[in-house]
Amino acid sequence: MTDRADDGGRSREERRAEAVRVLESNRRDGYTIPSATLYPFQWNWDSAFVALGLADVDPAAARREVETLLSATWPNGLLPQIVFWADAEGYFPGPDEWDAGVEDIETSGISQPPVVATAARRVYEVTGDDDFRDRVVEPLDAHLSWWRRERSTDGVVYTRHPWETGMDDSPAWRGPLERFDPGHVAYERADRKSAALADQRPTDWDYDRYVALLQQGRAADWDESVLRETCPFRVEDVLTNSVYVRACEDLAALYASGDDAAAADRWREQAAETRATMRGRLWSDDLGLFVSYDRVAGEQLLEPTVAGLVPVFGGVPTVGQFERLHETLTTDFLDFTYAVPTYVGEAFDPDRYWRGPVWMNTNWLLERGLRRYDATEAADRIRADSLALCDRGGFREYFNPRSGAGRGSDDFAWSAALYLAWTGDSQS
Ligand code: 9WN
Repeated sequence: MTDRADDGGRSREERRAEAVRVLESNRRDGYTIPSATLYPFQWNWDSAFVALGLADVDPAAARREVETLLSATWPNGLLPQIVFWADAEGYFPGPDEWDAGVEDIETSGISQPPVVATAARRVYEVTGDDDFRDRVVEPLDAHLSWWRRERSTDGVVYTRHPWETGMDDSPAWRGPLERFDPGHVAYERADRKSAALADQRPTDWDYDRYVALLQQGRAADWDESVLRETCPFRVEDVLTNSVYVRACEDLAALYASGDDAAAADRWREQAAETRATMRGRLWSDDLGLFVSYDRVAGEQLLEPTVAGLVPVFGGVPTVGQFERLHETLTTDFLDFTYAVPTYVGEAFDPDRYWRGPVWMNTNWLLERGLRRYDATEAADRIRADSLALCDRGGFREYFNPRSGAGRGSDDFAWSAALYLAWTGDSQS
């Protein structure tokens, strides 16, 4: 790795110091907001990425990040996508629209990919703090059990809102969203803060459906047993399942380090079950990568998104599947100035949210997974491109894969955090 960044001579150390400053300025009381302009609350998988980046740099803050998030776990085990710890202006939908939470903690009524287990394991391995481990295994167990119990019949879990997948605006959700009529929904968006953002964010067509799904969930009092039958969007998202498999492995490792062999075995078996089902139902031989599955229509969502490569993070692909996936990665996803675009199909748009731009978190999940399969060249390329994008454009929310131009919010927490994770001493 060269020590000089490519942005007019700023060194890697200076860039790292800037990343720490971004995280400090986004930090609130025990948690980090993703962005002061766009997302002024605690978000679930954002906090997990922040903790992964802070583990080496500021382990106390990393520990708190994880524990603050886990303290919002619902009694049934749902870990919310958003926790509204403090009032803030400028985000829709806020706590009143969701009308959800636990005791006096206001939250949204959906979850997000459980990267938190991977973050907790990393924080534990860096700190060796057994008390931390003993405090987090219980809520982690409750949360991963919730996915299995409430959202799955055979080990593959489903999501019931595009926001729950984290890749909200993925073109893969077009089909499922088209299949239901949101009716007339009245609301006011708060996310189009500039003309540029208005062109990058999801369209009103998408938002009508996001809001309608929220209203249906609220009307059902967020009762999973009702929504399991009635929610019109039920999708086995391939990224969420990949992260889930990895989360089960990471929880198993935490149990094993605490000498609870029985619990460790149970979670390893859960990872194996989910992996096996994914290899069948979520694999597309035609596309040469994994895809999501629409439970309502009973069909695969055949779109080439980066999510379909992320199963490497959970060790999901068989040897044969990995060979095909690697070929698809190389020919279709790496053939850009900056890897990896989030989507390469017909609706590709290099500037619109999850429909083409490069995001640091999907790059990180993929890069880590590729190392599992010893695909060093591709992993190195992804890491180098990710660092170059931040070196040139700052810690933006997403980037155009052709020009490298930064898009979305600036001072975006997980871009800064993953820059730290990628350039720390303990990760090559
Ligand atoms: C809805 C916070 C979140 C991320 C998501 C990203 C975006 C929110 C929004 O911002 O979604 O959750 O309002 O657009 O898509 O992955 O967690 O950074």
